[in-house]
Amino acid sequence: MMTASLLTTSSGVDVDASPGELRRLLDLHHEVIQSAMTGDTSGLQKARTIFDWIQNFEKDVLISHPINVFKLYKMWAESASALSDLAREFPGEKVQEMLMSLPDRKMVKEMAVTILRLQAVYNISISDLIAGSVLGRSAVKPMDKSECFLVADAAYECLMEREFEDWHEHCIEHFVSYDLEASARRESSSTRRQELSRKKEELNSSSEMTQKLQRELPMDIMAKVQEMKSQTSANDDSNKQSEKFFDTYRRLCSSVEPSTSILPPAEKCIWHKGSTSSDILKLAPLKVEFLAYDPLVAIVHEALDHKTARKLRHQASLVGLRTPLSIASTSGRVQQSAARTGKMTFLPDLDDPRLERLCVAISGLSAEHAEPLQVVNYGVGGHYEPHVDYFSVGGENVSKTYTENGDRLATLLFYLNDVEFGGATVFPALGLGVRPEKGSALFWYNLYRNGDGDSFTLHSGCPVVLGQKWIANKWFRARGQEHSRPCALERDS
Ligand SMILES: O=C(O)CCC(=O)C(=O)O
Repeated sequence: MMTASLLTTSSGVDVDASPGELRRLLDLHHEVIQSAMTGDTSGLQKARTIFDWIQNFEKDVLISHPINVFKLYKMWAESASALSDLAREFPGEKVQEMLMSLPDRKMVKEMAVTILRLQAVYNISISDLIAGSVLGRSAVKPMDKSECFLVADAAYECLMEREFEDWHEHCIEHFVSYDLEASARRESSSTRRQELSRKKEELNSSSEMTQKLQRELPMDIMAKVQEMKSQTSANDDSNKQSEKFFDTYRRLCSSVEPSTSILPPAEKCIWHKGSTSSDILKLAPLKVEFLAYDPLVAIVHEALDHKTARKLRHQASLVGLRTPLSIASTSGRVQQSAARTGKMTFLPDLDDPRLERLCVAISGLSAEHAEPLQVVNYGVGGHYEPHVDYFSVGGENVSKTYTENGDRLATLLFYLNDVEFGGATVFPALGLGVRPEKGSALFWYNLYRNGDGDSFTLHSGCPVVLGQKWIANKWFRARGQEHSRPCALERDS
């Protein structure tokens, strides 16, 4: 059974690279400084130092670049104890809220891991990252020595042997000018590398620990793929296959084409006016580009007007975006999803009959038992690892209330903004990918005709490199689709 995202409430205040929360924290910092103009406590001094730094840059510039976010997190986390003096000197809600929202050291480490992930998926050189250059866009400042060694340490903690060694060596070359310090650091690096190898061997020999590691490792895409492949084809468990799969994933994520498909261009595009009396399509036929026929995957260009896209982003922010939870495939427990970094919310009260009609017109399916629209916002590094949307109704770990309308027959995914770089939706098993484009919609069937899940629909939201990404998902359930997509006894009949 695969993981399925659920709507639940998150407890406490949590901040990740979520653009909304980062922005809120920047605003709060500003407000606190404005309201506490006088005073000379160490907390206020520190807050002013950070504020002076922040003020030099546009907020959007800060939150849309991974190295900037890393710097910000580190600065806040390291100043946490000095900043906590503020609460004593200037007791008030804003100060409290700001202190509660400050990133901690764990989040700094997670951001370092994000940098490692971007490096791996998009093949960015360590020298570029240290220089603050990410795919041609510069950070407000290059990395400094401690930031560099923090990334090396994150690689060590994630047992990424080669990355640890490479980062460590680059950090020494860039930042260490004294021979004595360089040789001491190299010696320590070599000892730690040996420790790393030993740890990895120990973990490999314990299947329970390996599972734990796979859940926690940031680079567990390959493990995930391996797990999924072993469920779909019994003999296909070689590392080589997984590596090939990961190569495809990287190629698709990095593509600068609007879409990558194996279909010849001439066969791909149609104007869709609908087969029934759908007035909406007669007035404005859909620009459909097919990417695959088995399973059917298609993009509808310019499906959503920009005003509606903005409205959905706004509504979701008002309702409040939360960290998604998922059902663990191994234990069946509801847990914070490590596979998806991004904030989401459902919009059950969205009253937009035009949008509803558009969803029905695009899919040709009944929306009577569809899920409410789900809006997701990813910040820099935000991604969703390879997964499928169906959850196999009847699977023992899936709650009945969640599945009473049948499985997720089809997915309709709207892109609500343009992403500066990254964030493509890719289907590695089909060799296809789509770059987010504001207003376009991606549609695919998740199930075969007989209701079985189609594992070729394995798909992923690639990490966002620069900027942020907003999407809205509409999941059509199998119930009530007897006329629009009749089922059959065989998978493909
Ligand atoms: O972010 C994306 O492009 C994919 C999102 C997705 O797969 C999902 O929400 O289930």
